[in-house]
Amino acid sequence: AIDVTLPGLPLPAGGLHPINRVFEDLTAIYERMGYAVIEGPEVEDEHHNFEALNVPWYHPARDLQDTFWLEDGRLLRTHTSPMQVRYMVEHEPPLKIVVRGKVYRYEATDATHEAMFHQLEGLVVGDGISMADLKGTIAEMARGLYGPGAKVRFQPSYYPFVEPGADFAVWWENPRGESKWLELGGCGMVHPSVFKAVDDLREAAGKPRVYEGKTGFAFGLGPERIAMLKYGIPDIRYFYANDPRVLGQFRGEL
Ligand code: TYR
Repeated sequence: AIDVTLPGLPLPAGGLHPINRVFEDLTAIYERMGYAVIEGPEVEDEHHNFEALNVPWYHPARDLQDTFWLEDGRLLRTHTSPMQVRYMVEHEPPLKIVVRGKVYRYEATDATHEAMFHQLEGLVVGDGISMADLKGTIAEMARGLYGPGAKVRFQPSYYPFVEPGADFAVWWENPRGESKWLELGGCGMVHPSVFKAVDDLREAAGKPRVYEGKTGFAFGLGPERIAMLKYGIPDIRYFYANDPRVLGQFRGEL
């Protein structure tokens, strides 16, 4: 006979992938600051991935991001920045968004490079948005990740879709006494050419031009770098090899 009152057998629990855990931490920080969290298509067209972001076909910056092309002429997005354009075409300012998702680069893999990885992209547009707002936002994110004493560093850099542009790093310390500058990502003030490209797309879709004269900042960063340090994962390829000996260590960490 079956005793239906016996307790059932426990089933093994799954867990969030470490990259999703980092995304959850990051998006919680930005939601507290009032940002909307969105996603977007991984298959993109040249116009959104490059042209509208002020990267014309002859621009040397195209070589920095080696692209997977599809047979129909579309591509796998090389960054989450095309979602800046897509979101602005659909929404009027003021706006505050973060975009989470996968990106693809055609390059040889090693311990710190994968052909597929993730980005978190931020975009804020309004009136009188300044570089000080950008710095304060990145600093707030760093405090959310690493506590009230977190330090951030900005260095001038170049991205065609911002001017001025910068790279940012966070001072990272762990209980084992290790510490270093963690190069996290790029950022800057949205380039007027991007606003113009957005208004051109809006006009073509029968929408009013509302972006020229606005100001805004944007940033992009890689959660893999945060997760590798946080969990002591030495090789980026461990994230996507689906080896249960690695991912099983995150079991039950829902
Ligand atoms: N898209 C850039 C990259 O993939 C990162 C970035 C994003 C830089 C937004 C600046 C910026 O405003 O490398």
